[in-house]
Amino acid sequence: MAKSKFEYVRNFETDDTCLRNCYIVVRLDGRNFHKFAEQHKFTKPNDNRALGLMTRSARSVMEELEDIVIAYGQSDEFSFVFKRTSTWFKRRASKLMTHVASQFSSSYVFYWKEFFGEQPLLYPPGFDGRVVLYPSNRNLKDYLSWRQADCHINNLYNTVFWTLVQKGGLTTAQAEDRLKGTLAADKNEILFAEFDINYNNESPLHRKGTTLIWEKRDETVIKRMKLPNEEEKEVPVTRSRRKVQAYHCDIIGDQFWEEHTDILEDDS
Ligand code: DGT
Ligand code: MG
Ligand code: MG
Ligand code: MG
Ligand code: MG
Repeated sequence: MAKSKFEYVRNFETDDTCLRNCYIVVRLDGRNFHKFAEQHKFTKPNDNRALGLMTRSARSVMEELEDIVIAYGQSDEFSFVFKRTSTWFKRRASKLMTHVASQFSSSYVFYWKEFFGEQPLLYPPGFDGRVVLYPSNRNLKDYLSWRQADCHINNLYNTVFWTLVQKGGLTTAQAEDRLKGTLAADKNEILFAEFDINYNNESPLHRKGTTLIWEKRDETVIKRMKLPNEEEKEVPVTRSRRKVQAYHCDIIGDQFWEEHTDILEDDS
């Protein structure tokens, strides 16, 4: 077919192919969730409905898009890691990022009711996205460690802050003052000495965030089968199926990676 005289505009598109051999990380973050959380009456410091909905939406991203090997989420953010050899959408950053963001956003709205019941969604939420490339397993693990450390630091702070307010009767301004300049050990001590709370016994979902990976599970189903010259009968059939599995564990240390050696490819 002859090309139209307008065809040249294609050449204005810029190349955004992600460098080969690198893990492609897409991180989403809720837009203005400070306000979104207020308006939808999220419980403080953590709302399990909101966290559940984030994880449900991330699961949908993993199931619908190709080549995501691990995802990590906390607060209003989720990171998705595409395997380093992925050729999905010719590794075009804009395609990968927008597919992740739109699949996540539409899932967030689609599954809202499963987590919030009759409480209405007041306006359409949005998520920003960015793409970052990591060339080595060390860099990728450090990236995920950075996000989990962020989860820990924020959750420890928020836990003490809201305990001081909700159980200690302080105003938010007083709680903020009280925590100024305190280190992690001081915060642990406030919780333990004044409120009999051992931070390490707090929910792993809140302390560690959520890690999603693919796992093979043997699944046995009963099938009705009809063989030639035989009666129809019920036979158990076992199949290996890939399922997205959620963990709320430490991913900074080596143990998680030693137990799940199939997530990352060798650096060599
Ligand atoms: P942004 O990302 O620059 O558009 O602005 P924000 O407001 O989304 O800021 P960000 O992403 O740094 O912080 C996340 C906000 O979401 C933070 O204000 C607390 C809120 N949030 C996230 N999860 C929860 C939750 O479980 N409960 C409550 N109450 N708030 C939450
Ligand atoms: Mg922000
Ligand atoms: Mg945000
Ligand atoms: Mg955030
Ligand atoms: Mg199209």
